[in-house]
Amino acid sequence: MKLSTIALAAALSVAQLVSAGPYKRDVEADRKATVALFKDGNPKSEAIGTVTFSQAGPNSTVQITGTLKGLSPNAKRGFHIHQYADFSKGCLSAGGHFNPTKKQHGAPTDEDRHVGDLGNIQTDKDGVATLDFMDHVISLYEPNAITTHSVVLHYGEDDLGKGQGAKKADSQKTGNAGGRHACGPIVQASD
Ligand SMILES: [Cu+2]
Ligand SMILES: [Zn+2]
Repeated sequence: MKLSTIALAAALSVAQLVSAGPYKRDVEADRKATVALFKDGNPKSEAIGTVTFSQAGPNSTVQITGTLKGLSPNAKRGFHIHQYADFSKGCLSAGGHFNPTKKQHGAPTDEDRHVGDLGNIQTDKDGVATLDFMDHVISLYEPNAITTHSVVLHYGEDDLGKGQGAKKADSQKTGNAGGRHACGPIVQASD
């Protein structure tokens, strides 16, 4: 038998692998979105900084980059996608965390998290936060597209859903991240 059959099968599967070729990045699907953050959501003030979201395609991880200034030194500050790009009553009208999957608040690495839960950003001694991290849940493509929603930066640290005792209930909704320092609308920059 059959060695020839096996050899043929092996040759065919190699041919299939070769014809599939190397992984090609889908440049056509490359999307970016940006958000300028304003204190209290006031677009007439000077932005505290801009954040960019970049994604190579619907199944790719999103890269978050940017610089935010004028923050407390050496601090962690809650940083989330919120539901509404509405700042008519300041950052409060941005509503709650973007949560299309109806989960509890958590850390970015948790299975049980809001889509909008990006955790904390870290400031340096000058009160500057330099962002460069990845997130695998937010997307610039439906169904979890963050475009047309908003970013809110808080005055406090997000406890990532781990709060206990009297803090537990809010921990699972907001992370007890405190007041809303700055916010802005997420706008798609390219497709
Ligand atoms: Cu928030
Ligand atoms: Zn949340």
